[in-house]
Amino acid sequence: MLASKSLLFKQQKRKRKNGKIKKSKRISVSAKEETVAEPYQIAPEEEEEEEDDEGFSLKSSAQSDSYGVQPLGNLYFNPSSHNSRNTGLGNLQTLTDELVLDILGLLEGTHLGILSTVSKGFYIFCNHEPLWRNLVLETCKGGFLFKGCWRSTFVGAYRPSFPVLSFGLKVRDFYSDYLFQSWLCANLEMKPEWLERDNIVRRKGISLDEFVMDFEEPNKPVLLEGCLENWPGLEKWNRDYLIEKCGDVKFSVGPVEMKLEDYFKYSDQVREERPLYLFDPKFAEKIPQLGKDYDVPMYFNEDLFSVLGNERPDYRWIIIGPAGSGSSFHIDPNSTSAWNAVTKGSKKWILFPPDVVPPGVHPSPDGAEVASPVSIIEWFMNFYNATKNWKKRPIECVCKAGEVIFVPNGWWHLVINLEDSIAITQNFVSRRNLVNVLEFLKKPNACTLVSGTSDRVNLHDKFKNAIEAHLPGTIDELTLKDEEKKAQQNKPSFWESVTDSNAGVFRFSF
Ligand SMILES: O=C(O)CCC(=O)C(=O)O
Repeated sequence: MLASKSLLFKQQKRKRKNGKIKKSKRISVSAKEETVAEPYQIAPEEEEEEEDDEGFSLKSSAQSDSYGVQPLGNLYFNPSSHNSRNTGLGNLQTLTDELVLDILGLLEGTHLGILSTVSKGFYIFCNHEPLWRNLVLETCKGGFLFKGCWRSTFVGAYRPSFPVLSFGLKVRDFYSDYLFQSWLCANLEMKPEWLERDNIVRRKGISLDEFVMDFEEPNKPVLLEGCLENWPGLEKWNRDYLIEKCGDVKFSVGPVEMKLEDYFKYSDQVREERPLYLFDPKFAEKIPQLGKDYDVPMYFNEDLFSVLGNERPDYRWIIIGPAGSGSSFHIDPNSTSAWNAVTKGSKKWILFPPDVVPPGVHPSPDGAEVASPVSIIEWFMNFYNATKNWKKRPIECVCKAGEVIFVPNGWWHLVINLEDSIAITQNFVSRRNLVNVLEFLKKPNACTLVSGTSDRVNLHDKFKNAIEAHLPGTIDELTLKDEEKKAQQNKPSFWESVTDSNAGVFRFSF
């Protein structure tokens, strides 16, 4: 959460910069809300001039349904110093915004709609889009037709005869950092300076040996160009083709399964802080043609989990999402490495090596859980700048259609789609990370750490036995090599051995 002061600052910038916010009037409210909304003061629509400055800018399609919510800092510049949040909530005003929303999250749609008619404060809280998103996903699962916003989607599904308003209501004097930031993050454009830094090593046409020696062995990321040239999917995978092949097929989208065609309809209209992301591990089983439309680049052909046959953990996904969707900071499952190939659109990547936890990210001591900002865009707003002065700066790039990024095991990474994007990713175990993966699967808390399989506890033994059977002696050989490598890394260099490395002076012995 931003401090009030900075939100005040940003609000001012936003106002100066974005006449756009007020020009867009797509909002739909049910008739019930319309009648009770009448006594509210509706702030006059002001035409504001666009100005170029260094502040945040909003998407050209930014929604007007912020309902007039302002950051808390603005309250202190209000001569009447009156916050209609508090008067509207009555005795509940002492609760934090998050808690009010948690409580409202327990209500069903009709009650939420009725409560929104009680006061200006409740009107705004009860129209908070994530509440309606949860209701839709809980009740319709993936079987909804998105209607521009989640509340209209819910109303469309359960009260289709309710008329809707075509303009937005604005409540005066409502101040809340939480709600303002939620709206801001849904409507913010990526700042150019967040995309500028591109410090990844790029390679085209390198040999497998070079890849292993320069990148896989030292566990370093690389962006590989020109290795998808014979992928049919690179040309073919556009919306029409995919809808023709599998428009009616259901894919995993966040917590639900959705028909691909419905997902595209959603992603065309969506403007939310964390758009639903299509991430399906069974796409090639569902539509074998999709599996035939791509080939694993030769650098990643070694795939030791394949010895487990049907019992292998999930390992390949098709990923589809609109601009703003993406993956917040995480380390890939089971200590595997990965490759991610973009066939359409582009993705901004930020990667930190295993020994650097990204700012704003708080893994639990056992590594089973990660606390991080609510959304990717919030991470950029609040933490990206912090990385500029870090000694160990992250690796960054924009990966475009036709390019593949190698994500070495243990690296933290965050990805945001800059436009409608389609990608394939695969996680893999090769000889370079086999020992690592086995160690990971053997951890005492494997039952909470291991993922992508129902049999988390036994995965280690099954995998080890299967490798022994298919590649006898390999584990011993690689373990020995790994120990030698570690010993080598710990061995002091000549200069370290003759100097006191802490004091930086020569050490003498007689
Ligand atoms: O959103 C993406 O494309 C990145 C996916 C990712 O980070 C992963 O599969 O681990």
